[in-house]
Amino acid sequence: MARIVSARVIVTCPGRNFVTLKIETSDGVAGIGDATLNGRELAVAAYLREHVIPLLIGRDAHRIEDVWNYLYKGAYWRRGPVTMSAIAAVDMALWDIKGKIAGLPLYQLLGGACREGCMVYGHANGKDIEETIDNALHYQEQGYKAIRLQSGVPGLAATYGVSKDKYFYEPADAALPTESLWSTEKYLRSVPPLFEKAREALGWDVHLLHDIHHRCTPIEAGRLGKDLEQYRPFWLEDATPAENQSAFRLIRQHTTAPLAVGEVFNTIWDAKQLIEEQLIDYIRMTVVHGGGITHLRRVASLAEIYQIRTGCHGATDLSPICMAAALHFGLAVPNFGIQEYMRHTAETDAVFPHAYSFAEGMMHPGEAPGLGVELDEELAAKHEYKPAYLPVARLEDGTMFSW
Ligand code: GCO
Ligand code: MG
Repeated sequence: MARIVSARVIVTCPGRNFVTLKIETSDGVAGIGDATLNGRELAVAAYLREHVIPLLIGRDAHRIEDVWNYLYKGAYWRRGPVTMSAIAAVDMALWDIKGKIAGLPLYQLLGGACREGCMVYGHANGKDIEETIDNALHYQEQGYKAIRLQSGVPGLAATYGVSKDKYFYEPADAALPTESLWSTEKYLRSVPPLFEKAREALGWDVHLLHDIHHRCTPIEAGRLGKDLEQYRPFWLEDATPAENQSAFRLIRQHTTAPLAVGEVFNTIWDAKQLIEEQLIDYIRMTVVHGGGITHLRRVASLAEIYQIRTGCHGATDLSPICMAAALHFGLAVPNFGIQEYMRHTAETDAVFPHAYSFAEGMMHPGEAPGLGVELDEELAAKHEYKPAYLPVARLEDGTMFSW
């Protein structure tokens, strides 16, 4: 038995906020898990500190499935991003410990590699089409096989997915939410020319992706899908808010553009109908917000029988610990599709030294036992938590809208 003797929450801000859970066993083995929920970090930290850690002490670290069910069913109150991110952090840390005790990288415990590496997509963006395509060419030169295109919208001052920095994208950038104005009409006019120009400049051998970020109604998304089909997008992401899963039926009636959904989902129940009715092609849930490796495996297994593939969320607000977990998972899961990869800053990477690597458009989790990521606690302590919110969006007449 590897008894859990301590568990601690570490909050650090090497450029942006991250919450980490560190669990230690009686044999001196330590495992770490990501618990970061962008803009709501301290809610998860408190949930862990006040309500989860006291339940962990004395438990057998090897009983991952039992601990997962204890925390999920035992709370009585089920689901939700705060709860599920906390459970995910415990789950990741326990898989890390199991791997370290076994002396094996996590992907080996999950059944071994199903492929040589995980294809990733990078984020090309810019204030206008020209700048976005320049940026995309840069990704192509670096060997990326898949590139996400987001461009500023003429007539709108700011939009999601377009970075202030040339290389790093971080939307949660203010102590209180910044507000931006949105017009779906302007947006819908701007995307087809972006794809047209991108195919001219980048050719057809590269996968092109686009994130709609919950901004369209189903019928608007259907029209955008139709307009973009000729450019063969790899996927259109978050076409419409997905609380109402039936909404995707309408989009499907109008377009064959592949659809990806789920970065804000936290359990299998959020995606059950979307998967069973084959209303999507890629499921975006990732390890930290999707209840950990234990729960994400169930989601992927359900998706597999409906020919839906994984396309895990991988923005920079997921820490390198989650990135590593996603890569182990992606290497071993039969129905892997693609992995999002937004580079962390050097400051973040220094706090989380890791074994995963990028080469020729693919990533590999490395061969270190467990997750293959460490947390430099001394360095972490030097970066104090800094409140940061995601922006909010309003329509041009002032109506609150989805960001
Ligand atoms: C993506 C996402 C992100 C989110 C961010 C919110 O596809 O990468 O939409 O950029 O906006 O993760 O915290
Ligand atoms: Mg997205």
